Amino acid sequence: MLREIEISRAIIEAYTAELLESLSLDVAIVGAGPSGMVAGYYLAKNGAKVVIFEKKLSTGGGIWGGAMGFNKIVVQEEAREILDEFGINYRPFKNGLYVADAIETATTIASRAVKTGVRFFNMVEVEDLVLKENRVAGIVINWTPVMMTGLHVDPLTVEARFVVDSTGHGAQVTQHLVRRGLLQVPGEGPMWAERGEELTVKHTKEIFPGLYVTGMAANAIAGAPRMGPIFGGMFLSGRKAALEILEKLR
Ligand code: 48F
Repeated sequence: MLREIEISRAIIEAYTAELLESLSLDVAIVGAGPSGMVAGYYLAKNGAKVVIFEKKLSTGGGIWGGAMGFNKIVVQEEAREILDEFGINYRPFKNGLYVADAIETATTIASRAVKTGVRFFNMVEVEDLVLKENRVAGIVINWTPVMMTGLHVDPLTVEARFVVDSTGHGAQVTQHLVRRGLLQVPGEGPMWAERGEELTVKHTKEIFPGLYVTGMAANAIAGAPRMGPIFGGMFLSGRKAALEILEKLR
């Protein structure tokens, strides 16, 4: 006999077991866009205990829509090896540019990340940081619908040796330090693809003790340009953050 409550029990037991295991992490990544997922993949591949918290239902951030809904993305030569690492197909365009399918990219990175050991919690919004003795020590989480409806419900907390702000253009996690006067974020600059791509990698770093920043959030923090639907910088930024954090975890 198929009992409905056994289905419920299976889900509740599996989910809560994973949530309990995730209360203390090496790395909590906020945002399942390209930079956050690539960072998670390289961290997990090298043995770190890493979880990605994503406020939306779906992982993939800005990958899905390509450019204006034309669901293709562009990657430059420097980042081609990351497409190869994930096994994503691409075709050469010209001048060292390659075109990949947005749907294949979003699904493949997420799938490879999960299979490599990254745990994802979707529909969970990071609403604040834990800050102790001038170091970021974890994140404060709540259900996205709670945040959307503004219900007065207290959050839960996860501790992490490093937190990564991979929340994209708004640098949402870092904003919690900005509103306390601990950091300043000028916001991203207008479009300049080449410069934006360079700077997103350059500004991928630990911007506050315990807090790394990747992808468009790195550009927002540095006042660096946006770059549109070219994704090499996002991938390289994620990998750079992962490799630096791995060094510090040793
Ligand atoms: O914006 P997003 O894709 O971040 P990214 O890795 O990549 C940027 C590119 O997609 C694109 C670009 C091209 O090169 O410029 O825009 O920098 O993904 C950010 C993810 O973070 C989630 C958000 O829903 C999205 O999936 N997010 C944002 N704020 C929070 C969050 C939050 N407070 N808690 C949890 N998730």
